[in-house]
Amino acid sequence: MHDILVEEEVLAENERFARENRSHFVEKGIFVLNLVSSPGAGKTSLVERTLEALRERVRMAVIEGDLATDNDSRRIGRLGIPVRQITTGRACHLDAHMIHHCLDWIDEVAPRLLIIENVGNLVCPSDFYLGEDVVVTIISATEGDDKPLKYPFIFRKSKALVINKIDLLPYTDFSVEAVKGNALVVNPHLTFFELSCRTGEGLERWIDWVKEVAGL
Ligand SMILES: Nc1nc2c(ncn2[C@@H]2O[C@H](COP(=O)(O)OP(=O)(O)OP(=O)(O)O)[C@@H](O)[C@H]2O)c(=O)[nH]1
Ligand SMILES: [Mg+2]
Repeated sequence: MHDILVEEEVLAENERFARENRSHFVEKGIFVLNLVSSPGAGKTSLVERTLEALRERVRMAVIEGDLATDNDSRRIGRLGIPVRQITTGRACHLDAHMIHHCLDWIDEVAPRLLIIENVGNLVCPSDFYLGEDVVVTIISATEGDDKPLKYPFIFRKSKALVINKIDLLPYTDFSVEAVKGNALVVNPHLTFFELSCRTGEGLERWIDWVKEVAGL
């Protein structure tokens, strides 16, 4: 009983900060994309490809969440895009308070599009609204096509599902049709993208969609 109350308080506190973040983003005209996946599905790779495609068109910034290391923010920094690393220690997700701490920095760099790469995890991020416009989940061709059924909550919160590493499909038993069918069981409104951050196949449709939803 005590545990449940503490959890409710944590989530209520998160919701309060998320609402403040949301108002801030709306006021400043910033579109915010919260990118979620299991470890290694290709979040940073997709961020890199997205930045490369849109950097001439729009000001962007990135927040990187990881338990440890600044590896990902160094990858983004190499592209010359403003980036902030949040190192969470033992926390398996970003929360709205952490993003709230970045608001002054976000104002300084004044992006039109802010991409938040969440900590690699399909479970915990689903409970923590950050004030974003959209959640996008990535699943890669090596993870098994049953994952939307086993980890339904994040798929339910997502506007789009990116199926990455399609260059590896010939070497796996992953079925794109099966993963789409399973994902639609938990969220019939999902938009799908099949792509490879390695070969670039399918990236154009993804970039067009980002431009469309973000009004860029
Ligand atoms: N073959 C193939 N490999 C890919 C593709 N996209 C990413 N990778 C590789 O997958 C590995 C993990 O990619 P990342 O982009 O670091 O994945 P991530 O989701 O950001 O990882 P974490 O932040 O640690 O959770 C790297 O070795 C990438 O080069 C792809 O489309 N095809
Ligand atoms: Mg990463």
